[in-house]
Amino acid sequence: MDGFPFSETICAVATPIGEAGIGIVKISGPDALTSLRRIFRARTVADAFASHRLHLGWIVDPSTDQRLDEVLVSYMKAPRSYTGEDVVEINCHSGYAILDRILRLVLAQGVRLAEPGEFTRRAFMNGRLDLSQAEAVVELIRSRSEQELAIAGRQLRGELSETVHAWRRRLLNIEASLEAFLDFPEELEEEEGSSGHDAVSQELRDRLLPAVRELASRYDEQRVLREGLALVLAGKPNVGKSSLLNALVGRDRAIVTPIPGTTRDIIEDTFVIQGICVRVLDTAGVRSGADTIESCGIERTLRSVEEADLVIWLIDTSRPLSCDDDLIAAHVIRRPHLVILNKADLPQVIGRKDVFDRYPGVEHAVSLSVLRPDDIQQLRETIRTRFLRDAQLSACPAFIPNLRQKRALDEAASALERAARLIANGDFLELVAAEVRTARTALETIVGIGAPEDLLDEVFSKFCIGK
Ligand SMILES: Nc1nc2c(ncn2[C@@H]2O[C@H](COP(=O)(O)OP(=O)(O)O)[C@@H](O)[C@H]2O)c(=O)[nH]1
Ligand SMILES: [Mg+2]
Repeated sequence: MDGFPFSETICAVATPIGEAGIGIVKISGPDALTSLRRIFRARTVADAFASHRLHLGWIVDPSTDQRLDEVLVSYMKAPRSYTGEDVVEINCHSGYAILDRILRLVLAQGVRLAEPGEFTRRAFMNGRLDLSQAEAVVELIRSRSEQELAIAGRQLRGELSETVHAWRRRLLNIEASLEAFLDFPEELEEEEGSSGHDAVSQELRDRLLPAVRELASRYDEQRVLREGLALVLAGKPNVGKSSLLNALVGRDRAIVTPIPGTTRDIIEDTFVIQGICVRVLDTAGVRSGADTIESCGIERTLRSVEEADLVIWLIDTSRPLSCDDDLIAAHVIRRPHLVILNKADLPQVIGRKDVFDRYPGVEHAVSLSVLRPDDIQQLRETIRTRFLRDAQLSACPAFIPNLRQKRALDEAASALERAARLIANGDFLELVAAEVRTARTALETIVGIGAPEDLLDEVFSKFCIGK
């Protein structure tokens, strides 16, 4: 990446490659307008490149004068653009060849291809967005549910940034007070006794620390809203796991056969319950005596059971329970789970009582047939009421940090805790000041103040090219 402010002009296709009504080629940097001038012939000459206007015309290959596509272009003069640099957007028709041709034409003007996330990274470097807002851009793009969208929107608007900046200002004030105590210890003793210390101590222990901790704790409590609920379907082969996956997501995602051991790997898909994304994992059925490939699948199944927010354990009620069920039970019962007594439409060999007697750890079991749509609807309702807490379903939940932000909050909270303890013990103020600074620096990484290059690389690596 070139130096800041950036001397290189970058470009990329900002829309998915493929046939569509419109595709966009985006250019950002000092030569954006010069490049456009060489390859664009406007329909009307007057004000052909006025900023923040749309202009109709043709993209032309200057070496042959060949007209390639009729387009709408916009030029957004720095600093009033997404990146804060001169930005040009060419709205052309979308097709593999046309987008490729226009992109190559732009590249031929001495512009280089953008790296993933480079437009947003420039916006960050130019102060158009802070780091948490840049993350919100990716989260907005990736949102699969209403709730995820709402959180990303709030983060993009700067809700988290404001909170963090307010805390940062208070910590800077505390650092200034501590400096003053260090510089003029006599005055402090004569005039105020230890009340100055008390005020700092109270601010740290009673106000900042609980607030930071509370925000961090929301990650654990409400993570489901941000990341979705991870639901794992477990059970012996042939109990109906793949059928249930297909029924929940509403399409034929997994192969369903009467042959046991068909699903050997983990198949994943998503569906939405009341605005919350549910990630369902269909797994290899657990049974002893499986071949090598199937055994690998079974191992993965048991691992995914450990990581699930909710395990649905399916039991085929048209067959007797077996030692394979015992093996599954041992893993499932320790996790939040729901037992499904499937194939209720067939002659029943076992019932609820058999299951509860054999596995006293089972908390909740429902009897149904995966083949009946009404039963699936009822099951969705059960998942909703039992496993998505009220707070998670409220229309306007509290803001929830992402994992990176949560780790920074935890780090800040630990430092604040140490600072409060040191000051209470009457330890050296230099040590207190150092902890307060550590807390402030941790908070600053959330918004990207003084963020090291590798942190930025990590955040922006999640972006796609053209964003
Ligand atoms: N009668 C009946 N058959 C079912 C039910 N659920 C699944 N099956 C059948 O059981 C067989 C195994 O289903 P599948 O979903 O592949 O099971 P998996 O091995 O657990 O993934 C298939 O032939 C399904 O059509 C059910 O509720 N009733
Ligand atoms: Mg299967």
